[in-house]
Amino acid sequence: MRRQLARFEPRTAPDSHRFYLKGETQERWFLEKNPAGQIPVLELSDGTCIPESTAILFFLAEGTHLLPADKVERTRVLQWLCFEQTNVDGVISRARFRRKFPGVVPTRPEEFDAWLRDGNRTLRMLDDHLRAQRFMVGSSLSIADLALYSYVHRADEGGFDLSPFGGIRRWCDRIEGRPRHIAIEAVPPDP
Ligand SMILES: N[C@@H](CCC(=O)N[C@@H](CS)C(=O)NCC(=O)O)C(=O)O
Repeated sequence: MRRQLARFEPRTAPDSHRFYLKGETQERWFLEKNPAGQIPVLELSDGTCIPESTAILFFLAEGTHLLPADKVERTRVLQWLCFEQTNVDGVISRARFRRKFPGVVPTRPEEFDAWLRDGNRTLRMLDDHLRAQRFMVGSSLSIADLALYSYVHRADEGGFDLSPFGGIRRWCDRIEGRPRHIAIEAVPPDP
């Protein structure tokens, strides 16, 4: 899902980068790229592998407007990237995955209860924040927005109701209204 986001601003993903998003993550060749056996992994032309979506976004955004130069703003971006990994990844994203692909991993109903409770708390916090400002950090788009948008805008597929969260919905509209926005379904061809 993050591939489309990294390419949201195409200049951040030069053609010399190669993305691994599909494949058998437990096979030896893949585990050599990421011992955690997870996608995404970004492999550079010299063979350097960067797993973890947050690290990939950080790498691609370096030197662009998606990562502010100001020390405090940059730290705020990092703060929201950490927030995403703690409160969205493994909560909203997991609820979505388990509902969308119920045959892959058996899930007990109480697991959904916990994800819905924790995920709704996350959505409330984000909504409060986004009612007060246009983007996650300052007044312009950053990788904090990209990281959070990816699963939040599809939270309904995890059983969440986004209708009470006007701040989040308007923020999604702002992101989707940008001229270079690539919808999640419109997977661009590999470079
Ligand atoms: N914290 C990691 C999470 C990555 C993750 O959960 N990847 C999932 C797909 S979205 C995966 O590879 N699952 C396969 C597996 O765990 O075997 C990130 O943000 O990149």
